[in-house]
Amino acid sequence: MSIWDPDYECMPREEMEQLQLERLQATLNRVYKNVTCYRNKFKELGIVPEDVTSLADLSKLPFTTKEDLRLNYPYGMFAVPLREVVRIHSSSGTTGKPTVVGYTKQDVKVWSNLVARFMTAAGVNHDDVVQIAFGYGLFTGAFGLHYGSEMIGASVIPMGAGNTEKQIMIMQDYRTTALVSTPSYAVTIAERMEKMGIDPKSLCLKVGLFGGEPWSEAMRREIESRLGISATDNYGLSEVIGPGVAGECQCKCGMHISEDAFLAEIIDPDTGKTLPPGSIGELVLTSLTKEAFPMVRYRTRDITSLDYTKCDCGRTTVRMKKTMGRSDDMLIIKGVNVYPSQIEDVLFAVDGCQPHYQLVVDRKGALDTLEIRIEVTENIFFDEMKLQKAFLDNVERRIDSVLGVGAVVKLVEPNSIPRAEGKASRVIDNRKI
Ligand code: DLL
Repeated sequence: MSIWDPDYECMPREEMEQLQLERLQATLNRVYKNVTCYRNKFKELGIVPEDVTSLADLSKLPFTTKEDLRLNYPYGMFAVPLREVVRIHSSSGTTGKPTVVGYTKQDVKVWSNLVARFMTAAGVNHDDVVQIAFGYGLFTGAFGLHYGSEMIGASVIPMGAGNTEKQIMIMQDYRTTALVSTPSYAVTIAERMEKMGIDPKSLCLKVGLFGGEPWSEAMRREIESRLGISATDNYGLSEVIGPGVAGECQCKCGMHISEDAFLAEIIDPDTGKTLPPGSIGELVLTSLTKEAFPMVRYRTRDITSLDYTKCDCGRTTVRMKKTMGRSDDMLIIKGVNVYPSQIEDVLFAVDGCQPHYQLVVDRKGALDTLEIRIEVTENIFFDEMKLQKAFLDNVERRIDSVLGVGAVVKLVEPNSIPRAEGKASRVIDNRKI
């Protein structure tokens, strides 16, 4: 069986908007009645759910932020009593209290279906053997993809993250065809395979479903050539459901958002104003079907744009572009806004760069400094000084011309940058210490 909802995924725009409006109204009624935080926010603005009579009215509604979730920790944002909640997850935030999210039985069913949908779009079917290399636990990644795979009828190997050599052994022995992980862990796996002398072509692997962190097109090419697979991107966040918000089809030209379940807007992160279609800005999501933990205009902080043009696959749902990163990960260096993913794109374009790098931002007096530490292939590392210098000059020049900010590039020894098993951490900002 493959999960493919042509009724929803190929719906004409007008019908989709009608469906979204009906589901939005139901959601607003539910949160107004059951969640104090929303009722108070609506009252402050002098609005009631009945005021929303078209999708254009969405912009009248208040935003929800991570701060709201923190203030209502742990269960204050739940719209159903705890006895109806069958699953609890948490966001991956590293500072302060995590945010807690809940699912009813019906929410878990819808979630599994949404994940099955994007996995199907990426090319997974019931014949596949899916190896889940996300950490099982409070993180939504593993359970989301696990339930989605089962819904498709694929055979799931619940490996969890880490233990890379065992991952590879299982991949060989159990004839894994689909790998689920963060893109940076996929690189770690590829690298280890090379060290172990295993030719990826000798495996049955054909597709990768990667998400949980930003990654560039250059990184995709790297993974595809090293693992010999088709690498697809999928996006989600725990506050809104987890994985299952959006995913790429085999055309790989943006991630189809499941619009029957989520309403997407792009806003200017500074002013909060809704931006016209095609603009780059912050993605704001409203859930349309969730029972336990509905979200109204949740500010994701992720910077992207929406593409409403027709996709060759036939799906009519809007596609979100690969994210540039989170607005809170944006580095302001000497007044210039820089996303780590832009630096990644430049690095990948230079021969000899490995996909392992770290950005160290500091302040000397009043001046910001950016140091880019990159691992290079062994032959460049051991090559003569003159060649190394030419390599460094080349990278520095490119960074300056593409990003408009000067950086000092340093070569570090092969294997000295810690390898990711989950989400990679690439920035050390000493200005924040
Ligand atoms: O990372 C959910 C997820 C798991 C999505 C597995 C896809 C696959 P959180 O831990 O709450 O949830 O982190 C959400 O991760 O706001 C983005 O900043 C980032 N993120 C997730 N997927 C992508 C992606 C999960 N494909 C935060 N591209 C989000 C870029 C992503 N960033």
